[in-house]
Amino acid sequence: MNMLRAETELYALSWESPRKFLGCAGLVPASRIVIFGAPLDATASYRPGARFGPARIREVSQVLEEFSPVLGADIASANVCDLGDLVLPLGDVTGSLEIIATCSRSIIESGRIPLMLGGEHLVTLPAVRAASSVYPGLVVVGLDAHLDRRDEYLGQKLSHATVLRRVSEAVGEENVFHVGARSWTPVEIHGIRDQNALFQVEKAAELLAVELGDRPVYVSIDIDILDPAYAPGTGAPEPGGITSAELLGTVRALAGMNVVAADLVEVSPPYDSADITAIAAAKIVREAVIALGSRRGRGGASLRGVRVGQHDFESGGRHPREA
Ligand SMILES: [Mn+2]
Repeated sequence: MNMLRAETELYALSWESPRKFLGCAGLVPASRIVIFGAPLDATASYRPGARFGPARIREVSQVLEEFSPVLGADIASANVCDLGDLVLPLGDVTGSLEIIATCSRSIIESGRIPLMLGGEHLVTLPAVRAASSVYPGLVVVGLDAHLDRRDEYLGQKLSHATVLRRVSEAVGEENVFHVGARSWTPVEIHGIRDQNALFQVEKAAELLAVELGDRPVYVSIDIDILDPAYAPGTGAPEPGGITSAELLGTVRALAGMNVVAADLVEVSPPYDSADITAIAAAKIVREAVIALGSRRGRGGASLRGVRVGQHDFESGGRHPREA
């Protein structure tokens, strides 16, 4: 892999790096998972504020323990670092997307897993394109209250409301799976295959594991998949969603697949209440990082002595979800 060039490219980008995400004291060369913020906040049609999402998620992550009782492992075992937020040119959507693409590609080309914190959902598009250029046959799993499949919104092709349509064009309609959607227009739902629309979240991870096997997967989590009771601080809250516990379970299960990149988007702190949404997001990130970091695979972390889900890797056994 082009490790040296990729890291040079990464360090050449402009960063704002205040507090690190919980337990992410590592540096890029030693890390398998790389967290970064993409605070794009350009096309929100209802409530903006997602530019403050990554910083708030980091800030409130300090309330969590570094240890996950469910996964039986600590975030320190996950070989993870946090680069801080990309500095994006305000008002320049395409310029911002190019910077996000460069960052994502640098991380992926070096065999690492980027975990991007949005920002609005449009940030997913350049990150998917970057992953797709390295991993042919990439599958995108979008956890979102909305389908985000408009062809254009208010005359714009690049929008949080069109992002999964653009993603479909990039990786192929059949390779995009929508989990937990409960809001769409007739135009958005038209033509979508039954097997690509997994409205029942509790069955989604199991179905996807069977359907996708070892194919490379990009997981995009729009925090609005949660019911507004659990995530009021988001751009387009949609009643009737799942609980935090249900989302955490789904994320842990998805992490058992061949996830090569992921994001969590649309946390909008100005509309949050008592940091409910940001803390939920931080816990999702913690669980995703620990689950991904505990998994064996390319460029993988050493699992010696790490116990995951009560399974002892000293014995050389496989993760229960890999069995
Ligand atoms: Mn959404």
